[in-house]
Amino acid sequence: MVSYITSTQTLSFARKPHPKEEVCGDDGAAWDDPDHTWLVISDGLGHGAGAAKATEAALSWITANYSNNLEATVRGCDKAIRHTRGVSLNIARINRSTKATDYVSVGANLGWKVQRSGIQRFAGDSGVVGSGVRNLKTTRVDLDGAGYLVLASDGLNTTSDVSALYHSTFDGDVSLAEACLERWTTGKDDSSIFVYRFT
Ligand SMILES: [Mn+2]
Repeated sequence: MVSYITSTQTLSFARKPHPKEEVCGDDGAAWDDPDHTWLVISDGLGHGAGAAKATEAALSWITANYSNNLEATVRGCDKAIRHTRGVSLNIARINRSTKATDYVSVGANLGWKVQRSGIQRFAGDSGVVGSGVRNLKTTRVDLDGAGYLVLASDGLNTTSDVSALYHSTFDGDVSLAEACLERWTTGKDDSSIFVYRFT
């Protein structure tokens, strides 16, 4: 992970390369600004070294140049990484006091809010960051009550039953993110996941 300097103890991240590759083309970044916790997952197109290079370029640019305008952040990254094959990207910016969360996603990455009362899967826009992002919308999510915010690449099944976060036991020796990745990976692609618990 590019950076892991958040104040929260309730965040875990895991990733795993495509079964035929040594390097993982997915990676995540997490950090705090004074008001927000930021989570970003980048999935470089395809897998292997070229995918890893695209992801590294995307996350380096975003962690150095992000702004409170999420759409401008994605569009800036899109312009900055044209020399790469491009990435699928999703970003969640969580306001730590109000719990209001803004979410954007371009490409096939996945996002869910998981609570006892139900699950919300976030919509994303199609496209590739790095080859000209067109439609881009921000979804506002309120992390009211308690639950989990989950961001993942499409190396996880789109039909993952994330309610298992409530009705299953997970091996205490691995992080929640690692346990979820093992359970929901398609096994046919790089995979990566953030699990953020909110209360
Ligand atoms: Mn993928």
